[in-house]
Amino acid sequence: MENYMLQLVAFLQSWADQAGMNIIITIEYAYAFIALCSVIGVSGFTGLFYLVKPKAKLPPPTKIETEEKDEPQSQAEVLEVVEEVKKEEEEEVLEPTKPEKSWKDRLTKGLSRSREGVWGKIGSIFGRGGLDEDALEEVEELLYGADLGPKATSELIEDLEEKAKSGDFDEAKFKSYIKDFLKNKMASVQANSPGDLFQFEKSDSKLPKVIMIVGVNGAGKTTTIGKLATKLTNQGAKVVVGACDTFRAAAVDQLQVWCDRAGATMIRAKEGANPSGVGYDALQAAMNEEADYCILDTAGRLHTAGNLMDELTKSKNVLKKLMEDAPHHTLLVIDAITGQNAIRQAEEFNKALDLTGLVFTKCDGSSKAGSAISIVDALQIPITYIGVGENVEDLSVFNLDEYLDALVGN
Ligand SMILES: Nc1nc2c(ncn2[C@@H]2O[C@H](COP(=O)(O)OP(=O)(O)O)[C@@H](O)[C@H]2O)c(=O)[nH]1
Ligand SMILES: [Mg+2]
Repeated sequence: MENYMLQLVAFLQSWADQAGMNIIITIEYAYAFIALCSVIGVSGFTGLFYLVKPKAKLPPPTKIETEEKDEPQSQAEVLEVVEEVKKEEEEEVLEPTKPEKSWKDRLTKGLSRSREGVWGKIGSIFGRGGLDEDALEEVEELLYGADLGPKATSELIEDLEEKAKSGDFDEAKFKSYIKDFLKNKMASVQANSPGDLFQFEKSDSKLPKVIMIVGVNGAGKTTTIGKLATKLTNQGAKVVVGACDTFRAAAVDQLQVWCDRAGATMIRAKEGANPSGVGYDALQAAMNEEADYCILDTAGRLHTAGNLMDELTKSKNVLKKLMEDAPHHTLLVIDAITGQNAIRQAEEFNKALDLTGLVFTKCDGSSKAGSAISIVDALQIPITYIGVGENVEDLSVFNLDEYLDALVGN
């Protein structure tokens, strides 16, 4: 051991001499050197140990329970499973797009209040046995309640008094009689209704058909435009909608939602902007884009507000600067519940705008759907569309026979 220590002293002395250190290495230096090396060695090993120490073991992943029988074993089985998933996805997507009911069913259901509350009741009076004076009075009351209007009601009652004399006037005969009576009142006017508004056929004309929609607040203008735009774009038509109701930002947003869904372009301006200007810009955009339709939504207004009615006339006339024959259709939207007041409304709007048609909405929520007859009769303006609900499928072209069947019953 001493030998080793002496060798170490000699080694350290030569190392110190080479390094130019002027010291004499004694055996104590050798011990100190060994102690130093030991400290360095121990701490070096300890550090190394912690560095290379394997990480704490994570618990083994919990096995996800899978039913072994569901796991495809072969490639054929894998394909089968993929096909099944595809099929399920397709079924999920296709199912809800089909409307549940036909238009006829919707119309019949929509007019049920009018039919059951008024027209059906009239029929049942006959079932109770003949047309005596009391029965005729009851019929007259019901007809007034149905908002058929005084002129048509008194004509009907006079006619019925004549029929009552013949004795064999039963419920079935009454129904066909009343349908003929109402048809006579409306048929010649309805014949002038443009039937092409829902059927989009691509024409050679590069100019859009312009439709202006007017009416009092809440009548259903914006909703009607939304439904109409959807129906037209679904047939491949290019539609531009002008949001000319600049009074309320919410009204513009409501229209934007419909247009986004329909895939129609909407032209809008800042709240409070000049509505005539928006209409002009919308038509300009429709012409630039070679759109098939340009539909203009307007702010609701009371027919008695002269200045607002003048503004509508101005909005209509400004379109002529771009297209001489625009708008091609000016439609007044009427809420069925308005009843006889609708005649006054329609007269005033007609004076200001030369209406070409009427849209009769909310026939589902009122028992006064019969007022359509008196309005058409009084104004000699056809009903173009009828609305019986808030969905796209709840708007259709007005068909007189269909309407009378749904109103009076078969
Ligand atoms: N039940 C029913 N509600 C409708 C019909 N048309 C519109 N509405 C609703 O009537 C309210 C007013 O419609 P809106 O289009 O905003 O009227 P606008 O002020 O004339 O533009 C909305 O809540 C519509 O959803 C309809 O035919 N039937
Ligand atoms: Mg509106």
